[in-house]
Amino acid sequence: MIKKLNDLVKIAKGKTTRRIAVAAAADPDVMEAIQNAAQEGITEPVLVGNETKIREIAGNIGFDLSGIEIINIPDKHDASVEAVRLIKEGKAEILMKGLVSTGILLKAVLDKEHGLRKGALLSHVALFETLYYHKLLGVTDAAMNVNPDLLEKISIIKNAIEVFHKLGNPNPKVAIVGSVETINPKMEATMHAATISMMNYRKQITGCIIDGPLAIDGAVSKRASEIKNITSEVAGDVDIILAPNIDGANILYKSLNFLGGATSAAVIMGATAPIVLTSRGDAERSKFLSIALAAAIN
Ligand code: COD
Repeated sequence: MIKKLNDLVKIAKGKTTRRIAVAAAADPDVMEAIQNAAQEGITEPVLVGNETKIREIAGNIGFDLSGIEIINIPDKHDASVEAVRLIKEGKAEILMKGLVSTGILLKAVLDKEHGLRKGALLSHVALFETLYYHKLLGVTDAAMNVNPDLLEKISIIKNAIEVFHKLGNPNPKVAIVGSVETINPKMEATMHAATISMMNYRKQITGCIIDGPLAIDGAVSKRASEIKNITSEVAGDVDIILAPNIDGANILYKSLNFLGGATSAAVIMGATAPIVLTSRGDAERSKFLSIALAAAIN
């Protein structure tokens, strides 16, 4: 398993260069990340959006657009549909969100006829590198599924473990976190956690070791789990955190970045191509690393 997010760049560079279709590309941060990825030889961009603005931004950041395909579609919805179409027709292998709302792009992706569904649930997987944890930490789902039910949580776990498998960890440790370590029938997340853990124990879900319910302290700290008398292979050594819902995951995601000094890379899994869906607040480096992640696992 890779140890650092920079290792994603090495893996991505070793692959055939992948074309990335950027929906509504006229966003300075996104274009800077795309410029870096193109310079590193990780991806070849196709920029879909307002060409005048794309060229203006490129001028401002010193991005040489010669040889780069630009498709002039100023309307953000139509640009999203076109970027999705490029993937569907095999003209690009990675989709990236530019200056368009997440909902508009995801609706184009989920369109039954023209979208990128392959029968699986789509979900967001983020990887974090922080000084305060001994390895990369996955967090899911901070951006797509609002309030996943039991079966959706299982699909979300499967998407996250696929990322870890592709990055060299054949058996990642998954913690299903919430507020407590014990099962409380009034807290649905603890019931989900117990059921999914037992399904893993009984080998109904394979390719990972799952434990839950766990609180976040016990999941990431061996000492905290010992103080709480928790016996668990996952506690203190977790690879992937499954949060109870989008709010919990999103708060953890942004806390790690803004309070924990972490760097992150994230991707949407479950579609016919990986989707890079960074948020406006993400650092430029995280946007670049997300492109590297998408290229590395493709
Ligand atoms: N995977 C696969 N299919 C899905 C998924 C999914 N995760 N979500 C919905 N679908 C399918 C449904 O089965 C249905 O067939 C169709 O798509 C429409 O489903 P709706 O009506 O439930 O979904 P929408 O179109 O109203 O919304 C889907 C979104 C992904 C846009 C919605 O879930 C959403 O807004 N998610 C949160 C996005 C967000 O705001 N993130 C913020 C952090 S960046």
